[in-house]
Amino acid sequence: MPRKILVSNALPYANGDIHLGHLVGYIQADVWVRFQRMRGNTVHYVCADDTHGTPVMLRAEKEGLTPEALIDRIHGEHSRDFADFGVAFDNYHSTHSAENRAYAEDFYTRLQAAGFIATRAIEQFYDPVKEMFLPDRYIKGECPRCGAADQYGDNCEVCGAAYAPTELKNPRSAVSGATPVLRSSEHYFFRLSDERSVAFLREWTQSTNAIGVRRLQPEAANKMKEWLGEVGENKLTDWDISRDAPYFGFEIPGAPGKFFYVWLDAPIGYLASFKNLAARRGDIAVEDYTDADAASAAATEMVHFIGKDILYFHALFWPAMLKFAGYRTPSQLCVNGFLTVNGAKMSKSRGTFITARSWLEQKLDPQWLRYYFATKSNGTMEDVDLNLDDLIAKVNSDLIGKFVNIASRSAGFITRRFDGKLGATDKAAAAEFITAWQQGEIAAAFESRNYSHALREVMRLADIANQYVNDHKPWELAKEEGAEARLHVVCSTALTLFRDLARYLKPVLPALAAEVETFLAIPPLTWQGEWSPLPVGHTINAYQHLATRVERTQIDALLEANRESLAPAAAPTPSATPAAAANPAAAATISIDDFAKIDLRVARIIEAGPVEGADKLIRLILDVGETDATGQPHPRQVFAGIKSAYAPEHLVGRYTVFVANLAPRKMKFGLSEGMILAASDPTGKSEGIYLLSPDAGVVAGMKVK
Ligand code: B3M
Ligand code: ZN
Repeated sequence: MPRKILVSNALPYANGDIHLGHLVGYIQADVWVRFQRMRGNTVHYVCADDTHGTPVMLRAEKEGLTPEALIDRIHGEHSRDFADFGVAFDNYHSTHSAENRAYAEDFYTRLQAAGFIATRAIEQFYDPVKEMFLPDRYIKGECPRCGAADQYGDNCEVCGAAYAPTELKNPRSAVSGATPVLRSSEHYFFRLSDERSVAFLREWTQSTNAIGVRRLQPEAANKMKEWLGEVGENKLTDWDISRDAPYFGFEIPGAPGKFFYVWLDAPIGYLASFKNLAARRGDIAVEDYTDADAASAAATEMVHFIGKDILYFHALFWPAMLKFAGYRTPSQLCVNGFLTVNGAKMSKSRGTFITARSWLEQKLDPQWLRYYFATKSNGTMEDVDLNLDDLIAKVNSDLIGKFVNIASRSAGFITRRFDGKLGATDKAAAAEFITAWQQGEIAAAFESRNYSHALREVMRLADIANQYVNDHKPWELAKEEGAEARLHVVCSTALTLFRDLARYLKPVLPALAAEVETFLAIPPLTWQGEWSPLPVGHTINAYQHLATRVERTQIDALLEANRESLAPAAAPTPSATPAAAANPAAAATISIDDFAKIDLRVARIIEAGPVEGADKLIRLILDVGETDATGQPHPRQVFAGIKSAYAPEHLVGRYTVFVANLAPRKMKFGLSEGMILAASDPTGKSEGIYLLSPDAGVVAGMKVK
């Protein structure tokens, strides 16, 4: 029976651009939707902008817009970005919509009736200037554990400590700068800790859906065991689902001045977008997909594609909300990992925080990225690394060198020598392709979103096709007396194999597949039924250029376009001014507050090496105690003018003092992300340069005051 599937992607916040990090999960979902449709299944693919909450409200204020005007502009930008990357939603809606308000109120009313809504007073930081309660990320202060300045209200980026905002030292509002005051207010909670909810989630998170597929990937299901704790242990806490005015969102029925927290109505946005689609289409029975009764739930599927950072919301809050409000629960959560670029977190200073729009503005084919991300996607929550050199190599070798090459070496003979009419396909030569089609290994890999395995198998087949062309050399047959018939079979066989490969690539490269369908003059390729060759006597169109190589220069231009405009920091040098040179004490007097602006840290040198073309410099990689969002160490690169005094190999492992908040500087041999401190005599009377080294026992990242 054909399947009926409602598919969604996470709803991007309406206060920022779509960047390549977003696109990993969106491309994975779009590939799966296209594959399901080729298999003859009905899919409704929906998404929306996530529009409520403090960030959107404050950004609108900053831009002098109403929130509605801001989200309207962002909705257009996001819709265009996804469409231009071939992410073809049937509907891209908004959580700030009548459908979403109606659903949110319905959920709330039903949860309230089922006894899952509680209220209690809580104390929160309130900004007396802005007259608003402050979310954790809008409170800054000194870390209660390590004293690091300018840390967020929920966790410290220097030592990693997690804490409540009330534990911050010298807290201040990041919105107005004022000192926040503690104020009590009544909040509404979803009772996630209710034993009905815990019992349901303990079973649901480990269950399989109506078609026998696990709802959660193994690593996600294991995470749930951790979060739910052992039976009898109740680790879930009730979820605060209300925020006080002023707040951009939906007011809670019967609670004037109280609004649904953005995450309450965000996942409901999936249903709102679907309902809006159904109203436009007129041929979709929404209740078949959303009602809890087993029959329709078994006959339809609801599949969410999300990033691993929002697993908690989607594997605990959302299923419990659905279950106890009487809706069907998700059939599957397809969770993707984070994107790294060249092995590191996306970074504005390295130019790797790449927006979707800039990729398109640089005239880079979005299908290159679709293909590359697919080759790196294996259906797990593992991070995906975008290595730009690897992308160039993979696209040029797989798509141009292997796939397109088959058609470009055979199509011309069919057009010129046989008036575009195909001959017979040599089935012996197609044997591996026929077996692959019948075994369905590639289809199974697409079904389980293990696109990297699928595409490896597709490229294995492409190698076989190219070997066939290499063995039979149509360009020589074309010159050989009496070889017409063989030439006709060889080229026709090659094009049948090429057609198979285009079919397999179609979910990933829809635009390229459409061009192939036009070139071969065949109906849209589907993924069903028996294998058959391109028919004898079928007339193809003239071969058109199908794909272009990626050039390194294009990638470099992309990085340059995304590199944050690096402040041209005038790094202070020992003899910065004659006065300073003559008398170091002559440097201008500064206040303690000025000095406090310099963030000095202990750094450990983990790498040291020469700098091509700069014989005074040594390139150092420093551990300064920083980690990225995934907890991986985040080292810094600096170029130190100490080569006259130190051999690089003698520096590795040493500790020194590092200026951590110097604006990054783009130098011709790389990005300088700070400075280490060394002593020297600006008057030149004493020779040498002396690295500042703290006493033994220090730890990288410690503060120097
Ligand atoms: N907007 C966070 C994000 O953009 C949040 C997702 C909502 S999905 C219902 O990843
Ligand atoms: Zn800290």
